[in-house]
Amino acid sequence: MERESYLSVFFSVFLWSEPKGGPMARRQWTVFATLSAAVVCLVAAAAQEQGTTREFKVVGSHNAFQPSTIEVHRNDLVKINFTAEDIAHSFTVDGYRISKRAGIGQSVTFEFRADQSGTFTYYCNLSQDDGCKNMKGQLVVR
Ligand SMILES: [Cu+2]
Repeated sequence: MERESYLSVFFSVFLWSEPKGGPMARRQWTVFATLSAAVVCLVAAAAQEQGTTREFKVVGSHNAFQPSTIEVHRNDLVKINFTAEDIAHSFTVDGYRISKRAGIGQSVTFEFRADQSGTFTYYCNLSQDDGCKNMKGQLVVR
């Protein structure tokens, strides 16, 4: 659920529980509203912790990655569709123990949870080809 959904649920409860009666009812209503707000905040925080799904198309061609920078938030689920256009290339990130190879004109799709923050280099490890040695990009996890 989106943040807006949580808010609308919260305000529905808020309006529905409009106090009627004496000070005791008002007090109970205040406690109820406060607890509701706390639950909404906890659920929203849990959703935030899970992260969102981020999809990227990455192309390896002429000894370069396009794009050469990928930025995500910590705990996002990162889906990458990697295509090698001119010759076979790989998308390798040592810090995440990832290495995916795509043949000429082929694509490979994979996903991982960005559970470590920092800046990680992605590169092509098919270094038999000189140009591949210079293929580098940056995965930034904030
Ligand atoms: Cu390569």
